[in-house]
Amino acid sequence: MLNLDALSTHSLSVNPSNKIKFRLPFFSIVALFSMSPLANESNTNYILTPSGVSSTENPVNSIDGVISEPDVNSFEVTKFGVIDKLEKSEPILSAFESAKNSKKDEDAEISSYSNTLIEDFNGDGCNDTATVFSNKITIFHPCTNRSKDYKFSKDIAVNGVYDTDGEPGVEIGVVNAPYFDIIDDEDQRHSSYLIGTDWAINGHYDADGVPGVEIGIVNAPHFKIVNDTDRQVHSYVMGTDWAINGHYDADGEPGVEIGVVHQQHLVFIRDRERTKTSFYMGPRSWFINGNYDTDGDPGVELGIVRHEHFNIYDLRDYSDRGYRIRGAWHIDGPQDLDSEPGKEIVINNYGYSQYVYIYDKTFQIRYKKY
Ligand SMILES: [Ca+2]
Ligand SMILES: [Ca+2]
Ligand SMILES: [Ca+2]
Ligand SMILES: [Ca+2]
Repeated sequence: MLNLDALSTHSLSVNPSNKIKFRLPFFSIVALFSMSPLANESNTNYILTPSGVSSTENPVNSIDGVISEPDVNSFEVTKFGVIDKLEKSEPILSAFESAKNSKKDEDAEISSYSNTLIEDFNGDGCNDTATVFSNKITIFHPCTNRSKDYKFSKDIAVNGVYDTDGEPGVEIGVVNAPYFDIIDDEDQRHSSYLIGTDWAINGHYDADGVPGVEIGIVNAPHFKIVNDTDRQVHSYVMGTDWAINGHYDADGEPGVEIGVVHQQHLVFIRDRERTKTSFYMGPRSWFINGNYDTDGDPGVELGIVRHEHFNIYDLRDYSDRGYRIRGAWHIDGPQDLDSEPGKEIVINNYGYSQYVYIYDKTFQIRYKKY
């Protein structure tokens, strides 16, 4: 067990004037972990950056939290902790109903490819059999002894079977490039959502908090979300050089957010509100350690390693909390040390022969020598 009495405690400093700015040369991630301990610079071990105040090393920080950096590479200059309204909403309502399946496909040749799915597609409580051909899906309903064909003008591939509309029965997600199609057998609905060229499915998850999963699609320079509940494709402009970190509930509101690493920004796509929120990370190397609840409030925080700091990014509160750690260190991981909601971050600060414990719930950092 951890002996708290043996730990030294540095409490929080909320004075923005205590912000520490770094003028050190660029450190690579490798260097970050092999650095020898630096001379003592400050007793402030904790930097609180309240909502809207930037703690980055960017020399051009304005006073009210808006980063007035030059527009580099034309990607969006985002405001720290401020919601960017979805600037290019591209709701594409292209739900071609089953009438689109014209008769001319009636005699289309069916290739030898076929695949069988057994699920309750029409929501009547009986399992049905869907036979997937290269350009047709036939669903047979044994309880009514009826079949229904859903036809396509060219070859398709089934992405998966999941509930997209929150109503009884599972839908079939179909890649029908340049469309993503959804077959809703309960309503005998065949909806086609125009995505475009060169895209890849990221996954299916509930992003808007409304029953039914959405389909996340990478279609650079956009991230798109097929929302079969409102029959729209939500399109978020991401620009160049970005990667999806994952999907998790970060704001404590229903639905997952999509965490995206975008150049010098950490971006959360919040499809529930059709917005994205960006945190400016600065020009130095940084990487995401993981997502976990550190403060006991709803939603996960993102633990991020930065130069001489372990930062916790909290979308729910629009804040980040930076804990200074000098010398060489290794993150052991999140652990619950105090049996209170929220996990503590345990760091082996071997450069100083000590463990560092971050109690983010109370904004404290504690040390234990070994
Ligand atoms: Ca359904
Ligand atoms: Ca949903
Ligand atoms: Ca959420
Ligand atoms: Ca939390």
